[in-house]
Amino acid sequence: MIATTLNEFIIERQEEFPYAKGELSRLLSHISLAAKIVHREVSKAGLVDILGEAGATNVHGENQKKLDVFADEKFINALRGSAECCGIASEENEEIVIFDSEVARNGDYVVTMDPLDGSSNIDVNVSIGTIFAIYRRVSPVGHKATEEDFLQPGRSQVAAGYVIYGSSTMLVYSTGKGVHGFTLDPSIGEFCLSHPNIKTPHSGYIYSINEGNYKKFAKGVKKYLKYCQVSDEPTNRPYSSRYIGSLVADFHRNLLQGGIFIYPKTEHDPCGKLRLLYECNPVAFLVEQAGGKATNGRGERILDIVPKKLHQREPLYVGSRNMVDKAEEFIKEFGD
Ligand code: AHM
Ligand code: MG
Repeated sequence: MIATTLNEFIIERQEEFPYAKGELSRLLSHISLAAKIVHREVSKAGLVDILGEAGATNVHGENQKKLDVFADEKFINALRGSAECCGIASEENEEIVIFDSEVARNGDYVVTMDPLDGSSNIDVNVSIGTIFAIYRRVSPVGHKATEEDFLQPGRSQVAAGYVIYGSSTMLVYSTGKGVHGFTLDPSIGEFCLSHPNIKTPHSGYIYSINEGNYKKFAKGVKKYLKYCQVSDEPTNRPYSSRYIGSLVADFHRNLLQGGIFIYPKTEHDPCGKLRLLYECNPVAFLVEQAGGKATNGRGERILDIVPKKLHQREPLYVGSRNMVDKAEEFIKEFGD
């Protein structure tokens, strides 16, 4: 059987995209090209002198790894080359990156991205990922992109996805018509359709949270965790605890197998850790497309939150619908 490649699939499904055909295809294919380049570097990271700190710190005061910088540059260059994108908001850059050529000023789209998420896992050969979201600009075409283009609620995403650099490299994306997964076949250098129309189970048996922060969690979260750990045959409890510390990898596993991922607010971080624009929103878009749910634990749908800042953080409860509902019940009763 001949596999369907990502580019073939995108072209076949082009009609489903409500705007001009071809534009989104070009954007996605440039993203997939950058993903292949990052895959190549990630897979040889242990072989070359590419590990370690790049010396700089990013806007959150965290040390940047060399591969973070590399991935950021590759995705920016690929999107600049697509001629459809007029600007990028990236975890690695404090300000928006504006493409100022005449072609780019006429681009209809902006992209938010975390070029290499889970960076604390790079040096230890554990799965990491790229997360991206695509929006139509709201500022007038023909001019430079503005911050307003990026501060749109997640429900305005026209596409979102992630790349997981794991035991194999996969690209998973949605344009609002289901979620589709492609596995990179390194022998031909193509992403091939391996997971069409992904649906996430309504209930799962995995909970994912950094329990090292337990003491700093609110009572509602603590009570929910205890609920996950108590035996109850009809509801498959106790659930299994699985936490990689790379959002893409934890999310991907739970998406396929069913589960809940929580990054709640804590005593010290009242908005949690994850960033709304390029971490929470894309996974929320994907999970809803797969039949799951994403909220901030306080009953607010992630996709309805109107961002105020580029690097805004938001608590995240994402995964199987029934599990997110249950966690919210505990938050409601005992507080977040
Ligand atoms: P990063 O963007 O600096 O890599 O941080 C985001 C990552 C997520 O991938 C992951 O879910 C989370 O941080 C893990 O944080 P913690 O180590 O606090 O559990
Ligand atoms: Mg990140």
